[in-house]
Amino acid sequence: MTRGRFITLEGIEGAGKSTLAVALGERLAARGVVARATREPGGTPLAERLRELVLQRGAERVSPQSETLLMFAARGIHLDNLVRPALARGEWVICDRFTDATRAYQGGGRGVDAAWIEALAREVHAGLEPDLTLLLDLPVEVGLARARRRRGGAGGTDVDRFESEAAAFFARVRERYLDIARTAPQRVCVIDAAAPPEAVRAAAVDALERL
Ligand code: Z5A
Repeated sequence: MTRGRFITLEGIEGAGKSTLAVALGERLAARGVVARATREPGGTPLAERLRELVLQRGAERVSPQSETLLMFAARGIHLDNLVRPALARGEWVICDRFTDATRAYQGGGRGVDAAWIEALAREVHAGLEPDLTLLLDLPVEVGLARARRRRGGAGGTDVDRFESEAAAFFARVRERYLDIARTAPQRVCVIDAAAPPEAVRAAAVDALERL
């Protein structure tokens, strides 16, 4: 059986990944392709519990290194129990965030050593890289404004550990994402996510057709 395709969606907060995941799922279904939509951190019951732990703002400090390890722990569980079995069955997997998010958020945003992140990536998913990564790129202020609107306000106590970060943090994350795209142009397709949803969808479908 032919292995399914592994597609990842990346971008800063409010880039439109969830919106696009739904549209791509519908598009693939129309072509008769079985596609599983999933997300990181999370995607399986146990990995979703780790997601809660790592996103919640609590009283205890979580160092950037511990945050990185939690991301990879959730990733290992997700890969073993959902992603690899689905790909082996010939299904396509559309994953909202993957290791590029660790490179961008923990590496670019928090300053975690890039070589250490690559070593963990090799341990956790040697031999498995996305076939295509759609990087939804947009100015930080546009992404944050969208996310604020979606939450229905300017912030508050219900924002998670990432949503509470300042614009400078997301600027570093965005820059690292663009660096990744420059070094892996054959895998990463950069899409202008400030464009209207229909244009974003069209660009993504275009990239998908090339698979
Ligand atoms: N994280 C990490 O640090 N390290 C890792 O290794 C991993 C993750 C895997 C949770 O991710 C956090 O985990 C994330 C990084 C960290 N934190 N941050 N930031 P998440 O993906 O679950 O959370 P998110 O990035 O905050 O997702 P989001 O805010 O839901 O963004 P989105 O999915 O990209 O956007 P959306 O929900 O599709 O759209 C947002 C709003 O904009 C919504 O109202 C839409 O209707 C609207 N929208 C969407 N597209 C458009 C266009 N084209 N025009 C106008 N409006 C639009």
